[in-house]
Amino acid sequence: MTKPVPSPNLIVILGDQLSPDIAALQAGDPQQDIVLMAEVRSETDYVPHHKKKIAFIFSAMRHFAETLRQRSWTVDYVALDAKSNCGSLTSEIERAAAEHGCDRIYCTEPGEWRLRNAFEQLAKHMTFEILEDDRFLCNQEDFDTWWKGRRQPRMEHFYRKMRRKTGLLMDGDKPVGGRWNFDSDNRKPPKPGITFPEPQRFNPDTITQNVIELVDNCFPHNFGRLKPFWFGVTQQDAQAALDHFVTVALPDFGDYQDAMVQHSPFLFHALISLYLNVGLLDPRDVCVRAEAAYREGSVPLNAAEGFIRQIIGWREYIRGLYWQEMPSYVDRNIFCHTSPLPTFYWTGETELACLNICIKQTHDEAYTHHIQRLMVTGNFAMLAGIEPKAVHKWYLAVYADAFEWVELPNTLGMSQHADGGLLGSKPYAASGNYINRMSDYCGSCRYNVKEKTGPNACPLNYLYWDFFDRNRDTLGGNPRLTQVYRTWDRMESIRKVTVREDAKSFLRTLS
Ligand code: FAD
Ligand code: DLZ
Repeated sequence: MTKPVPSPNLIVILGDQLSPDIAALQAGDPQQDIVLMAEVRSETDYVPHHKKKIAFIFSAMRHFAETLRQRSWTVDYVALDAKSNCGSLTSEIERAAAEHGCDRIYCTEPGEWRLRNAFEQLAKHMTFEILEDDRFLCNQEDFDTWWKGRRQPRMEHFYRKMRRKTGLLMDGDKPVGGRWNFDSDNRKPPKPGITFPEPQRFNPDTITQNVIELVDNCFPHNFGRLKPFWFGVTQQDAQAALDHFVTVALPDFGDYQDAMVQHSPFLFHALISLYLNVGLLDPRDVCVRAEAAYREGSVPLNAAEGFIRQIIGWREYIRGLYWQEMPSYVDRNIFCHTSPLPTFYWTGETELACLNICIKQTHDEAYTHHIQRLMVTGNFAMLAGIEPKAVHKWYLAVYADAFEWVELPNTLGMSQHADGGLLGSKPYAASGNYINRMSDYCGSCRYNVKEKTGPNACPLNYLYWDFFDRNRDTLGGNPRLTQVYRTWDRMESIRKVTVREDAKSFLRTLS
């Protein structure tokens, strides 16, 4: 008697799950199972993604499918322009399961609540196993226990726990160098004449060129410049980008982390978030590499520590918070901000040089660094009273590294303070003075950063005070803002009136 052939399993791999050791692949058998990867309109269109982001994800997906085939997997790869494309991941899963006769489906948990929920609905009528995503250093259970055990769960405490857990930059149970955090040695303004290394750029191969053509044809009206396209799209590329960063930029990473320089979009930043977030780099490997550079003496401690903190601290903390607080988190709006996102977030057409420069850079590169996101586009949106959900959708669309688990808490929590202080103890609000100190933007602005009110004053100057004034009920009791309110209270009444009037008339121009 011949043994019955077991039906194959269907292994679903999403566009941000391009890791050869990911849980769903571990659960399968390359000799027998089918991998499903699909380019679908439901994912490209739920926010209008930047052209470069779509090209990056599609090209990386196509390269990953090739890697899997070389490792003996059978891949059912559905291109966006395939006639039979069903248009959504759930319908592709149903189609592929029926077509290949798969009784059981495996997927690694998606990085967005929206999709996880859709898969959980599917699991009600199919045998669908959603496996934990173990590409993070802190699993959700561990995070939830830590979170619930604290009155004020702050990143700095979580980070120390992660240093102990991973052993990174530790001497026994003590932090290397005797301190956990070297931030006070970081964050210098840009020195005049300072030069920055170029990032590692990659030439598009045939697969990428085909994707670029596809994106050009299928997404002609999406935001963003598609060419030149120079992102890496394979694990090897991502590794080369990391090596390049560690060699040429990491030594100065900490010092100029917060600086902003016109015509130098990347400074000493790593440009690896897009690779980490789709799985082409592993966060632990990245940190081990940075620590090794420190121990070899090629990178100072403040740089290595600052960099590792971003990854095992911020990145993991942000993810834990997302899953802890979703699905209601996306609706938080403590200041009841309701204004629509100004059109210039899509066109860059504004006279504020800082916004113009950062939005143009976003358009061209699908990248701005942290401080540009936080203190320029984010700060302005908060001071101007833009609806946090509209701000969130913009960030999710325009950056190549944006996936909701990491983008949403950064935008809604860190940059808009819309969660009322869950993520940060006070709003990251800044007047023009901060931008002027940390950048060379103000020199080319039509507004005068030194003027506080009036037609030529930098709008951030009066918007800053207007924001604190109109949100006094919410923020007035925050001990970290005592000095801010003391300064406001000492201001002459006539000046306060002018601040309010200038803010009102400026905000009217936005609509
Ligand atoms: P570097 O500055 O060189 O830092 C190294 C790495 O640390 C990054 O690659 C990233 O993996 C990690 N990291 C640093 N800061 C954070 C942070 N706050 N949260 C999570 N990881 C961090 N990051 C994303 O990956 N995706 C997003 O969609 C995203 N949206 C953001 C939106 C706003 C409003 C703000 C203020 C920040 C956002 N960030 C986001 C965090 C941060 O700005 C980016 O991770 C960083 O700019 C990526 O560039 P880089 O690789 O050159 O990072
Ligand atoms: C962001 C994105 C885009 C633009 N396109 C696809 C796609 O066509 N197919 C796919 O599997 N994934 C895509 N992604 C990534 C998903 O949106 C991402 O996996 C979920 O948002 C969960 O993080």
